[in-house]
Amino acid sequence: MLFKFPTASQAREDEVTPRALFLSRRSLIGGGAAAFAVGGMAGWPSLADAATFQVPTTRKPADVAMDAVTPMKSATTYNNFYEFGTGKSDPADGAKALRTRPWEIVIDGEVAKPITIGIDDLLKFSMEERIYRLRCVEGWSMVIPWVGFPLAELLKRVEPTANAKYVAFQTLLDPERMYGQKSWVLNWPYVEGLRLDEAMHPLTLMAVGMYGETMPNQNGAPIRLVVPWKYGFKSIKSVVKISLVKEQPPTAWNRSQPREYGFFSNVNPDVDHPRWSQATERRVGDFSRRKTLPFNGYGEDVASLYSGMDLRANF
Ligand SMILES: Nc1nc2c(c(=O)[nH]1)N[C@H]1C(S)=C(S)[C@@H](COP(=O)(O)O)O[C@H]1N2
Ligand SMILES: [Mo]
Repeated sequence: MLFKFPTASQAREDEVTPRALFLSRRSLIGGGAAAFAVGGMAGWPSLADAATFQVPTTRKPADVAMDAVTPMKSATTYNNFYEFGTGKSDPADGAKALRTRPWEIVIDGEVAKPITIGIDDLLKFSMEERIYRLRCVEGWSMVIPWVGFPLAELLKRVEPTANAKYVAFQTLLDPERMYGQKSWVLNWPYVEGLRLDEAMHPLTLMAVGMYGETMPNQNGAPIRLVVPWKYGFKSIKSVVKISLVKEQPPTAWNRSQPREYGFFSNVNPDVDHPRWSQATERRVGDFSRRKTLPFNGYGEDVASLYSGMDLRANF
């Protein structure tokens, strides 16, 4: 199934939205997190009606990186997806083998209502377009218009218990198609984790598309995580399992190189990776480097999650 829908990023906001609605939505912005946390705006059709609707434009300045959007061609040909090889151009070709139907996500662990939910039911969630910066720990970055829904919307449905402190994510294990899993680059399957409050944060997205189209396989079809204030490797692709857990879960890169990759992995220009300075980055398509922003520019929204924490020790 291929969705193609007009996207807010391709037009000015006041072109794609009736003026009155645009203005009332602007005033909603002032409502801040409370208004934002409500999720899909009543009246917006779901992705199921994709052929006929506008993706609702975003509601908070943080959801729209004010930098130029990276060309789709770059974002779909320069990838990290080690299940399909370690070269940047490997996934664009190799991930054609990935089968995204049928596809289910198991949500289990410390929840009152564990579920197994199919991708086509996830596509009925109310979708938003979010234009986020993506910063890889290797020192490059992009600006990508994602289509998806807040992870919080999904987690609320399973009713996390009081024991749930962290969320663990898992990528599909399928060495026949994900041939990179036949070599010991990482201890497969790729796993990631967030603290529950990070997972519930309104900026944290489950993305099913980008650039107004269904998620390309190389970008983590049919559904991947996007956590814009953390290094890109936290944004785990092709997710099949989400577990609410008591203890901090293992993460793929921390397990492989604990000295280089911590659990939190918040973008931080003051804490260098042993092999790469994090002070600056190169936006894909640019010649010169730019300064890296604390929390990738989302500090106003997320710094409070870490108040009192030593960000150097908790890298
Ligand atoms: N399962 C899985 N998820 C993954 C990776 C991976 O190798 N396997 N690479 C990560 C890294 S290092 C980055 S920078 C982003 C890249 O996402 P993109 O290719 O959509 O830009 O995906 C992340 N998610
Ligand atoms: Mo990365």
